[in-house]
Amino acid sequence: MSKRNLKIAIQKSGRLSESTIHLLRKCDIGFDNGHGKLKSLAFNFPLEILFLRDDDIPQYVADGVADCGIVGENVLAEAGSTLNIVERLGYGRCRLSIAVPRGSSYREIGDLNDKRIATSYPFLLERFLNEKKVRAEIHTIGGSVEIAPGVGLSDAICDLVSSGSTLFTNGLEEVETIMNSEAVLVVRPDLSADLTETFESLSFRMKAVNEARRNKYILLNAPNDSLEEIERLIPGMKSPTVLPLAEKGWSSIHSVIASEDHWLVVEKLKSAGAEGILVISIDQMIR
Ligand code: PRT
Ligand code: ZN
Repeated sequence: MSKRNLKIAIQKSGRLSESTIHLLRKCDIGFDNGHGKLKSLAFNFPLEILFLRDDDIPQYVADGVADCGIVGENVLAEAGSTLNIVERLGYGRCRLSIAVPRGSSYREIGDLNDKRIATSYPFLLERFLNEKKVRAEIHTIGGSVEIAPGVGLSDAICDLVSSGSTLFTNGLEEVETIMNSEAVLVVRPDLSADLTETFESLSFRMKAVNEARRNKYILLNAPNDSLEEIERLIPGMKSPTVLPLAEKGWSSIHSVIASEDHWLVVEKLKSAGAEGILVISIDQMIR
């Protein structure tokens, strides 16, 4: 009997779609994601991709309609899902926060007592308020939560925030953060042995792509008397590769550095005497 394809649920269209498709492509998984498709079969990996609404993904995975999925942690938490998070993917970052009209007299969480809070996240909001021993009225609405205070529907809101510009343009300010979120890879707990094998190959690739995104490859030339300082600045995965240049007294150094602060490191390398510095993106990285 031939192996069954692993089914992965991803967001059909929305904030996570583009980055998720990009991630699968970086994993060298080829598929057609033409408009209006509900599913697509990868042509070089035993994977079927299901395009769904994000809110449906936790349930589809829990029910076994899909074997794994990529979804915002906020959606998972609001659904009270117990699915296993295998990998945090580093995109779709946002936070679930409470906001009040700018310039209101809010000072501390107790000020929300007896207030009306509009949200699409009633479960997480209620849990948070209970923890804080605050009693407020929760108004569950489907969307455009940020306009609720302006139209007199509520005194505060609880919604996702990323840049903060939606709050700003609606005259609101963030006062409490309930959770931080990013896209995550989840899997159902009872996969068969052959699907587990396929899932592990897939998550191995995703981890390698993720790790690569957090790092850069760096090459530079340096006079031998500054080698010690440079090796300290770019220790790399084990230790940097140091090769003699044809020009006497000089070496070429190769290493890996964190993307996060690589500009700072490059400046330090330059001050330490490095020349001809090349910083290169990595496709996949396995430690
Ligand atoms: O159609 P479907 O149900 O699949 O999509 P959706 O409309 O429910 O979700 P979508 O595509 O808006 O978001 C998908 C996921 O992206 C969310 O579940 C989060 O995990 C993540 N994400 C990251 C965000 C944001 N950032 C975000 N800023 N989801 C929504 N927002 C909204 C927020 O609700 C608010 O309206 O953007 C606005 C605030 O953004 P800023 O930048 O102005 O602060
Ligand atoms: Zn949704």
